[in-house]
Amino acid sequence: MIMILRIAIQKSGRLYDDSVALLKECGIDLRNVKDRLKTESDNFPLEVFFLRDDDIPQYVEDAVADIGIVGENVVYEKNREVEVVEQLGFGKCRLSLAIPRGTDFPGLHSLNGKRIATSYPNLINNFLEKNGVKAEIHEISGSVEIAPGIGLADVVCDLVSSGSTLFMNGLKEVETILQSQAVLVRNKKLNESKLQLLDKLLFRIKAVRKAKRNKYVLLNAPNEKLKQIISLLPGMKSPTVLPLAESGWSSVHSVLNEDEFWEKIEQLKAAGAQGILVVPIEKMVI
Ligand code: PRT
Ligand code: ZN
Repeated sequence: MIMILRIAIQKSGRLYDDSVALLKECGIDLRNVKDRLKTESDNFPLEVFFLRDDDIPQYVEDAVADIGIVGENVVYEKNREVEVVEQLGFGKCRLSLAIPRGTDFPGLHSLNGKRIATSYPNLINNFLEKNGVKAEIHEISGSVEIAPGIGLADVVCDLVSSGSTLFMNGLKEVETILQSQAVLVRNKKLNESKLQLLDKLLFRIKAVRKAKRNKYVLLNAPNEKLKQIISLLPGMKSPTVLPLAESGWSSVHSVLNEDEFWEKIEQLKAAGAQGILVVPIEKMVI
């Protein structure tokens, strides 16, 4: 029997484009992705199911799919028996409490006795319990932000990314309950062959993610400044140094992490580096 790994991803919505793009960046070709319930890859033993994000944890727990891509907010709200394998760096948002602007928020205790509208009853309940607050939860499935305006609730607990939805509805964020991003989850009882396929996929995902967080840097350095310039560069082992056609100069190649990128570039310039080129990296295998 040919072993195939089945992955569930969102059918349409905020995670769809990035999920499909990630698989493509991992070199996995997908046939006819649009408006399909499922599809297969020609060049990797992967079958893709397109589902509502809310259903993905259950499908993975029930082994209808072996793995899935879904927001941490959904994973922890649904609380299904799945294992989070890897954070994927997209779909970033936070689950926050918000109250009408112009209202005071002296602290969490002020939520006692209040009505909170949310699509995340489990996460908010756990949070309130942990903080010793007793409030009334009103579960609604969409447009949570309008609840205070129509008199349904005093407080909302909803996902926020830019904050503009809260702002446009006259609300202000007062407390973050959870930071979330898309993650890869897996069924806890995968057999050995499926685990091997998952390892293969994860290896590719990590290489793609690592490459995105790093840039390839090439620069020219006068030889008398080489030592100082090299000391600024990490490189994967150590920087590559090649002589330039013009004597007294070298070309230095290295890899820089996005967190320290701009600071390092400034330091390199100040140390005498010239002609600095920065190139994106497609895959990075260490
Ligand atoms: O149909 P299906 O059930 O699959 O989709 P859905 O409508 O439930 O989910 P969808 O596509 O809206 O979101 C899927 C996932 O994207 C969520 O579970 C989160 O993990 C992630 N995500 C990231 C977000 C946001 N950012 C986000 N901003 N999900 C929703 N929002 C909404 C939020 O609910 C609020 O209405 O966007 C609004 C706030 O955005 P800002 O930018 O105005 O703050
Ligand atoms: Zn949903």
